[in-house]
Amino acid sequence: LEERIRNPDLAARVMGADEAAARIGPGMGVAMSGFTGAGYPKAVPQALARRMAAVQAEGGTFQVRVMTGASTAPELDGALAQVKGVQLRLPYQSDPILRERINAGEVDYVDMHLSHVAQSFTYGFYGDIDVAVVEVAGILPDGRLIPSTSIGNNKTWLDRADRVILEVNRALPLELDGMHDVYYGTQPPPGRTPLPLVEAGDRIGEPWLRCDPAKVVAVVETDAPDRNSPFAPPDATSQAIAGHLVEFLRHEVAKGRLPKTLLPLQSGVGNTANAVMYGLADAGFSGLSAFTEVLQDGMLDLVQGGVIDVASATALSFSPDALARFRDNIDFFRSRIVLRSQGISNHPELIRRLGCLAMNAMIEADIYGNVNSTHIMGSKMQNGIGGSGDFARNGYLSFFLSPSTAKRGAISAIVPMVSHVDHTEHDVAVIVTEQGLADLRGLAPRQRAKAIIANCAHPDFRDALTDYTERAWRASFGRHTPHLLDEALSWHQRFVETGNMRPG
Ligand code: 0RQ
Repeated sequence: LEERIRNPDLAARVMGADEAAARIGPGMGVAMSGFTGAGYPKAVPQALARRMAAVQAEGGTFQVRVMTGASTAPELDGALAQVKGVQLRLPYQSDPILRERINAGEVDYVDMHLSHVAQSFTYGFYGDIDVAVVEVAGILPDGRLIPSTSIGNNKTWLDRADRVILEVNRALPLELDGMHDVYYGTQPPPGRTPLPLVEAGDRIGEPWLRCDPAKVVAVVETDAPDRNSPFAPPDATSQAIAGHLVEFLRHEVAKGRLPKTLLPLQSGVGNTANAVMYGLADAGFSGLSAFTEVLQDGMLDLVQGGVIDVASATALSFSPDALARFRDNIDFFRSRIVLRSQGISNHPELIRRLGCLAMNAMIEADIYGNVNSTHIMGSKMQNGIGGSGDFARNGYLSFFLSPSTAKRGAISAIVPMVSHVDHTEHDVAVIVTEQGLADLRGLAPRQRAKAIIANCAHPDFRDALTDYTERAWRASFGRHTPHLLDEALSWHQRFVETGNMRPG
């Protein structure tokens, strides 16, 4: 215990999770640590859920507003959603129970760019934060905090919350100390100055989080690992996507539009994005860097294999196997991985300056290259936009990846018109499916449609898409981006009615 909590005043505030959770009341704004299953509080949210259930059993209501870095895990989002304790949630989630509540209309979910969250609270756009619940690896003698496997929005939560509850997790390796870089130079405008970061691995801040000890109302000890699900092993589809992408990158190097060491990689969440990293491992590249928000297993392999020299992120989102590998080689990784606040890892200024190669998965794209990353059939929230918009708009090149079909071929990922727009055609340079790659740079809308249908659509849907574009060309109100407005979303409607996008 002594080696984890080195500040005597804070050591005196150690208590059980139930006692700590009693500091949180109905209607409060509760800001929690956690980013993609990494660094979320393990005990207090579950204790809070128990209290909520008890209040509700007596006929009362007990809900809070929950803010985090990104998605968390069953012990946080799942537990609170299970007892209907979440009134509002932001900014990104992927828990099945919470998703169900959001899509039942029971939770107000605010989906926002991850780089916007901290500054929106600093600007005062989203009200007060009553309590911050933040997981840390340890507490220094002066009260500063050794961050965990993610930083996310913790700097802002600790700065702005009225009260702070700390969870000190003994399961986190203390060797994490020194891996983080927390920047305290950001000011709100006017008078905001440039961020002094010019290379992906630059350190511009300090390794610890500052925290006013007077605000700390409870310290809770835990000993539980992060809970990240294992990734699906790369299959033929994701390997084909990776193959097209690698071929394109080689082509861009040959043309002199990318250096041999490429430009800092950003890789999104999910199985497809993870599989693409495995594809890069065998592509013969070296001396690469990553400036991204999440390090998943595939990226860890690239660092360990010497393909990537340095990787910057805000969270370590590893499967249990990869986490064990990370722990076993932590000294090697400490000099090659930098963890930052998500307001910095996803900062548009830095993404533009470094020229990131943004590679994100999508739900669907339309024939003109607009991309939907979030909504199934235009209305059902999957996870959220996450950081994909931060990187897609500001990167050097923006790739969107997906299998060409979903739900065993019943759904085409290439549709006449997307049922929800997260990334407009202006933010999408390249679309990749297992069928091929469409390079949309410099193409006008009708040329984009030809390229996307020919290269990316599944053969089962290609004729129907071509038929749509040809009829739209003849009958559209305008001919710049031809559409048949009464038919553009009919594929989705057909799926809703019949479980299949195919006609007949
Ligand atoms: O649903 O699990 O019910 O079968 O969507 O799809 O194919 O497993 O793909 O894991 O790569 O996730 C866009 C969701 C892709 C993710 C998305 C269904 C499919 C399945 C998942 P089931 P896969 P992936 C920075 C980047 C937004 C945030 C982001 C994501 C489920 O990548 O959340 O990019 N991205 N952040 O069946 C209906 C379609 C579908 C479809 C897929 N066209 N229609 N359902 N699915 N395509 C990181 C962060 O921000 C933290």
